[in-house]
Amino acid sequence: MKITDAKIFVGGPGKNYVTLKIMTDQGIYGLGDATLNNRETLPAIYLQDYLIPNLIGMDPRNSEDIWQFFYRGAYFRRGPIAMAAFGAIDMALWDIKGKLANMPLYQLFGGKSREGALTYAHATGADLPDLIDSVTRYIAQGYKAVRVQCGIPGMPTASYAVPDQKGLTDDLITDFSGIRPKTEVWNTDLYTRFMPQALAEIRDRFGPELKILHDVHHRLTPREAAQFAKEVEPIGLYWLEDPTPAEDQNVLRLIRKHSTTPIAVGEVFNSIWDCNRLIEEELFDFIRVAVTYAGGITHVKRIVDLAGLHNIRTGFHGAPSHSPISMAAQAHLNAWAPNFGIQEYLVLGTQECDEMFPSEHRHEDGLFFVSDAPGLGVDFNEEMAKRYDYAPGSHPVVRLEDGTLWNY
Ligand code: GCO
Ligand code: MG
Repeated sequence: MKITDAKIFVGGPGKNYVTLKIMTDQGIYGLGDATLNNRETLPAIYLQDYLIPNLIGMDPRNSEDIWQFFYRGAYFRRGPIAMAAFGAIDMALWDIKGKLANMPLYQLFGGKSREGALTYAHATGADLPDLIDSVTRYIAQGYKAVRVQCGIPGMPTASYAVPDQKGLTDDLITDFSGIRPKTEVWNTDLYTRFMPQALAEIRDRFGPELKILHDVHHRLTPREAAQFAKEVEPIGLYWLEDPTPAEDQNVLRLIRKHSTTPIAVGEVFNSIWDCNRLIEEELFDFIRVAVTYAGGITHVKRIVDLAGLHNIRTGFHGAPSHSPISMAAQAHLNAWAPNFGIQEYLVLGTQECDEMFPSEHRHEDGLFFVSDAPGLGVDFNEEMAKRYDYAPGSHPVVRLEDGTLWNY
């Protein structure tokens, strides 16, 4: 069996999805997602100029050897761009494997460990009453877990994932008006004074059953993060995410020393080498990697297995920039993983998105039910994809009130 061709499409309804389609001499094709939010053209070029010319002629069944060929063969290895490109190829090869076996991917991993996989939604509010409305709406839709983010009184601008007006809930992260970022202004004192109270209020209102998550989005220093994690301990968060930037990994030791609040990290990690030491030392509780920029199913499965040895559960990244293809790949891992925790899930399901990526995957009552179709169980409407153009976008940048650049 041979790979005969591969094509890349960049674009989609309101998003710049990077979709890879690998064709074979047996008529079977596989799909992969290489979307790297706000840097979408880069994995596309890596695929087009370097990987696809090598891929043609290879046997698609040898997904492990092909992964090793691109990874070890790159010399300048790792990094989100390369790993997103390898990841898309890997997803597509697993898709082909599943179609050849006539089995859904979760069967090839070892079958289902559960029916519905727990998901969490993004509740957000310009202020606390607005956030309470947002949580109420998600609970009414059946969600059992919500991530809560809230506007901070006195903060000069809205901060990460928070609207500047009440009632807005769309993707609040990417600004598609161009590549020059907007600026958010940040004040840590205001945040650390207000947020523990807001989280306590959400707990009081919605009771002990609701799983409450919160994303600090890399904004605190190590000491501040340790204090914050300790202070919110009585609230019983499901997790506290990315309390500090990921580069200084020693920080997690300090946080652990001071608090038992569960910690989630890893959405910016792109290989097992970014987290093996943290996992072995059991310094966090949920691993947030994504099949998209952590090298696809082959590599993420390796991380999940290592994490499982150390009581760390999965909580894969599922921001709106993931296409239904990588969400499907994660759904199969979620159905199988013995150490599954939760999946971040934002309904992508605009009618156009469903038309572009038809599937039988189902989200109901806050749970994700994986499709039984062979392979990834998601298809791709190529003709429709051609209608969308790439629209450059940007994440905001963050500055402190004196102008110092801070972590987004
Ligand atoms: C999350 C993430 C995202 C990132 C985004 C960057 O927890 O979902 O923090 O919101 O900011 O994926 O592109
Ligand atoms: Mg996050």
